[in-house]
Amino acid sequence: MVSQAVTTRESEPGFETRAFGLRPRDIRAAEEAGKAFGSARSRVAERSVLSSTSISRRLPTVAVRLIIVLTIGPLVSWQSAATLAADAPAVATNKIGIRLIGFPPGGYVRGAIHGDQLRKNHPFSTGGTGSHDARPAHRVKLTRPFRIGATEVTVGQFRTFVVATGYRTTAEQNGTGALAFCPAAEKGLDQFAMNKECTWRNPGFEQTDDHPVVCVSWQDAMAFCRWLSEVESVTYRLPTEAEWEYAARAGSTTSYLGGDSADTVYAYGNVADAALEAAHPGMTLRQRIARLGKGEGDGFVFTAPVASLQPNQRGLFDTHGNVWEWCSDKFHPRYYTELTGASAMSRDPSALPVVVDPTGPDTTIHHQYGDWRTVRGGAWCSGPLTSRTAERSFAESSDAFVYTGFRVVAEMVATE
Ligand SMILES: [Ca+2]
Repeated sequence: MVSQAVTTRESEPGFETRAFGLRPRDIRAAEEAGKAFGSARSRVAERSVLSSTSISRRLPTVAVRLIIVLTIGPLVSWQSAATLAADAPAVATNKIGIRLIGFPPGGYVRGAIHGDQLRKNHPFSTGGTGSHDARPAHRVKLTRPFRIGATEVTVGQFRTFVVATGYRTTAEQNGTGALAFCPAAEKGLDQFAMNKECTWRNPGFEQTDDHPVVCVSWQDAMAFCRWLSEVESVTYRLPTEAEWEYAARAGSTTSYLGGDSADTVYAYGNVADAALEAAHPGMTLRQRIARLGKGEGDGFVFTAPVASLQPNQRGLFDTHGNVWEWCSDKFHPRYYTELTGASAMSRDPSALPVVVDPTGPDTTIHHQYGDWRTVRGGAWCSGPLTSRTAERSFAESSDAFVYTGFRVVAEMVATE
């Protein structure tokens, strides 16, 4: 094994805007929040509508980052994993009913497949394939075992936390509420707007205790984890992006758990589908849905009760769709490029660089405008393309959206 230090220097490209998925609404949320509070986020929103070229001219070069990339020899069973910690059951249910799935140390190829193949697999798409921030693909090695929630944290589980602590969420305290779904508004981005009545208790559509909690910020999710750590005497936290994708893939190497075709997502994930389009015509306009025929899709308009659809190979549900899931990492659109020191993607998996236990960038120049955190997995209002396992997106840590929730990780002690 050879250890190689790679030093990269590059300019920040600025936030990308996209014609689909979470980002435009993130930007709208940031803009609305910024207007309300006069915060720096309004400046982010202003910048976000500029071209990346224009932004690049405005922003200075970031500091040199030193990243250690390990170059290792041929890998045997790279997608497989080592034995789980010997004294740890693979599946456990904690005191508040969260079912946890154990993952041993292991590795996988992280990131998006080539754009040309992605376009080919999404013939109904109307434009580019995005995912530039999910490239180049690279191999991730995780050296520590962990347990992760089989499902997203539910309304009932979050209520247990609130009842025990009296906690009030960001959206309940900020005076503006969460980003709500407003079907009566003009089509497109205007269908999502801040609403002070919109909180996890009242997201604007019916939810039972078995639905994933929404309208919770990254800060709320972290507060939940801190409380749960005390209750369980085990460290709970949000997954890193690397852990999230490792667990979500569960050995799969394709865009979706069922393959590379967008048609395969509906068996595993509640995404924007024919049910949403039928209930709210035009909602899927920007979502590049593969099929919208009557009865096609997953059948859920808004959030679905967790575990309603098929799990992945290791028993995780809703890794595609339902709600975007907060991860612990700060977001940087060119993180994979910085991390690997590679600007182009190799088609040879054995030639991909290896990174070990990545936890996200320490900071980027974007973070002077807010604490931007990564979200994964897509949501009930995301098209399949935006709900792929490799897809990355982001929001500010105080943002609460009607399509964002989280799942937890419980740390494990590795044993020999
Ligand atoms: Ca759906």
